[in-house]
Amino acid sequence: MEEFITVCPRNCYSTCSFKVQIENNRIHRILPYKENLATPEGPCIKGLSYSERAHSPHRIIHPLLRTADGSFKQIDIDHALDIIADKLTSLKRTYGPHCILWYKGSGISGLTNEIGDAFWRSFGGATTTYGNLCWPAGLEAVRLTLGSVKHNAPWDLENAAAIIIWGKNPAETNIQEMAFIASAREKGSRIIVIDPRRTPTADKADMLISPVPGTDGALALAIARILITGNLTDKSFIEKYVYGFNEFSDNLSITVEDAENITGVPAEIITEIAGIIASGKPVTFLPGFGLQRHKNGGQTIRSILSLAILTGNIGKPGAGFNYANLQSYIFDPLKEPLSYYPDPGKDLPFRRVISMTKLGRGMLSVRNPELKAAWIERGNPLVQSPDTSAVREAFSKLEFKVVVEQFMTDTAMTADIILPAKDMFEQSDIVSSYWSPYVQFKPAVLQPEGEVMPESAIYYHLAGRLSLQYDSDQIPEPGNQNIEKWLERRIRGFSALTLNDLRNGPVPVPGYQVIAYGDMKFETPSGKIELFSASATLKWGIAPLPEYVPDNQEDKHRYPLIFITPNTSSRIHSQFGNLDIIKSVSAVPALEISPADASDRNILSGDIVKIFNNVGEIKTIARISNRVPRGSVAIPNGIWTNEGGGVNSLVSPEETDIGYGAAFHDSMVEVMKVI
Ligand SMILES: Nc1nc2c(c(=O)[nH]1)N[C@H]1C(S)=C(S)[C@@H](COP(=O)(O)OP(=O)(O)OC[C@H]3O[C@@H](n4cnc5c(=O)[nH]c(N)nc54)[C@H](O)[C@@H]3O)O[C@H]1N2
Ligand SMILES: Nc1nc2c(c(=O)[nH]1)N[C@H]1C(S)=C(S)[C@@H](COP(=O)(O)OP(=O)(O)OC[C@H]3O[C@@H](n4cnc5c(=O)[nH]c(N)nc54)[C@H](O)[C@@H]3O)O[C@H]1N2
Ligand SMILES: [Mo]
Repeated sequence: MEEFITVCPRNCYSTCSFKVQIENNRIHRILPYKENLATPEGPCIKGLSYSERAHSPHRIIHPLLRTADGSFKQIDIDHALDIIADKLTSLKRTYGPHCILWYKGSGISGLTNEIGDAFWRSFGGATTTYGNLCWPAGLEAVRLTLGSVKHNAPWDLENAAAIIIWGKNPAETNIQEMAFIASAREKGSRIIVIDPRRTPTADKADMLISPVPGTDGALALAIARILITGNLTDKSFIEKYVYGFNEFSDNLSITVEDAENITGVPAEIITEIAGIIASGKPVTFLPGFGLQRHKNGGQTIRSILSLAILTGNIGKPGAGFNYANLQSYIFDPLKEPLSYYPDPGKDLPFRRVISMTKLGRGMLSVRNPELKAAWIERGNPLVQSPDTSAVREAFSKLEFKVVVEQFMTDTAMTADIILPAKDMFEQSDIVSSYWSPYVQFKPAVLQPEGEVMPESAIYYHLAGRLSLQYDSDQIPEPGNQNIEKWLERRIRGFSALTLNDLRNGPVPVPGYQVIAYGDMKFETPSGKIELFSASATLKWGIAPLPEYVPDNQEDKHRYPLIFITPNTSSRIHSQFGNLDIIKSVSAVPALEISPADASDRNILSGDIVKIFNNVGEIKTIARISNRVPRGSVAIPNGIWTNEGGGVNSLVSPEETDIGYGAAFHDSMVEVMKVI
């Protein structure tokens, strides 16, 4: 039996290290790796389920070809690659390379994902997506204000006198953070959760405040006004480090009474939170990504961030605004947003882009050339993208779709050819984190199952068949040794990082600041923290100051319930729910509805209900619950259609105010018992 140190490559804050024991090409056990100071207790239930996932009988391990009668038949990998190469050649010849959509999701992280980009570049380009379904409004808000996106080391939370968890649910989405929150609480820290839902995180807090979804900006700006009018700010901090304080302060018009009306949070509670923020020094804010999935998401994050700034809670132990920590995200172009965002004229010449949020409508509307084919990798857009029926229609109009997948997802089911995707244990890679300091090596520890080929090998073989011109630095020869050499070359230049160091376990990124902005350097145009941001207006057309912009939720009358589609502990979006171990520990997916809203509609727990609006409808089971407030209903995203999920059938494709994110949580629905 052999034991390796490895890292979970899922799109998740924690990026846990763990040890994996392998015997006869099978996972024997998964154990914690304590030396990662952010995740010493090891992975969550999903990480532990990897032994089932890697060897699951439901895994796709051979290529599948759609036949004339619509079913799939197994073909061998050479045959599959021949068909794909022929089709790509003829499509490119007839319509040009942009008739192909190259769609990549967030299913696995790692440097080897770059090899796909290199392939499509040497192919002559493709249509790709811009923006991101996940977190960009908040990233951009923090970047505009602080110049970069980083925060203190996860364990520094223990030094906080108060922790304000604002629209984040770490008890499900970042459970390793809960250990630090718990020890802060033991040391006397006040834990406040601000979330419309009574989440499992709220169960561990001292106080839960539940604003109407989408109104947090008003709450924050009313608190800012209390801080300023009550003389509760850190004046010397503001003087030294803040740009635009006077404009900000002069512009604060939302009173505590206004905020009570808008948010539903009683005025005295709003005043109490202001007091805690002012006196609880140091205070750490933990704003989540769910919070910014609103049309006003960017301005909301700027408004909340102003509270940390006004009270001098930046650049100190126990303090900060922990949205995301891109310190170890050194390889990712997200650090350079322009490579993600469209910039007509300046955009990379090889690609044409459509909005990730508006995927379906974008695919249907592009011309010259129209889309004819799609290559889908690491994503499940038929479940995760807004406006499922538009996405489905756009997919159905294509003449050729390749989906590289591990399981028969809703998206895989639409494919003409499914190529079996690698499992995380079948290829070496390097993985960074958006929460902890570490860069980590993920070694190949299993031989691929069946005819599985990592994407890098798929691209290599296709590039050969298509006689593409490329550099071996970009598309390496297959074989894990070659991949490791490629990784070694790729990280050269980060002098303090070598593959050999990484092989011994997680390495904090060179130059890591345990206390982010401890040097008080801000890479903004003014060199200061920008409460007033001219760039915000120039780049995005929003007001230069944080402001509360109500969501214009049309037709509230017909569709009165706010539809929240959060993440859940036992899945990462649409992954893991198909595994037996996960099924055995998860409740049957159901729509949570408040007792009052249920009784208005004669709905009982266990009833089948129709959730509908002008975008679409789904049917599911109802569960009456005090965890959602009156006026909102909630069901996790990521549930496959065949399990009664498909929440994005109800989500209209609206972008956030900045960053080109998706405003998932602005959707309004009505719910009705199905008779
Ligand atoms: N187990 C698990 N962990 C995950 C993931 C997963 O799917 N499963 N996904 C990973 C990824 S990719 C992401 S993006 C992160 C997301 O991590 P989180 O942001 O923690 O998760 P979400 O469930 O998206 O949203 C958090 C909370 O925002 C609340 N919320 C929604 N709208 C509002 C609002 O207007 N105001 C306030 N105050 N709160 C609001 C929701 O009720 C929800 O409880 O988690 C990562 N970790
Ligand atoms: N309504 C609603 N919708 C949402 C959200 C929400 O809050 N509400 N959250 C959004 C957010 S934050 C995110 S990040 C997105 C996530 O949406 P996606 O990026 O689509 O991610 P997943 O659902 O995790 O699906 C990833 C797929 O990749 C596959 N996969 C895993 N490993 C590999 C591999 O090595 N190679 C290949 N080729 N495939 C692999 C998995 O089997 C899985 O089917 O969803 C978004 N959608
Ligand atoms: Mo995400």
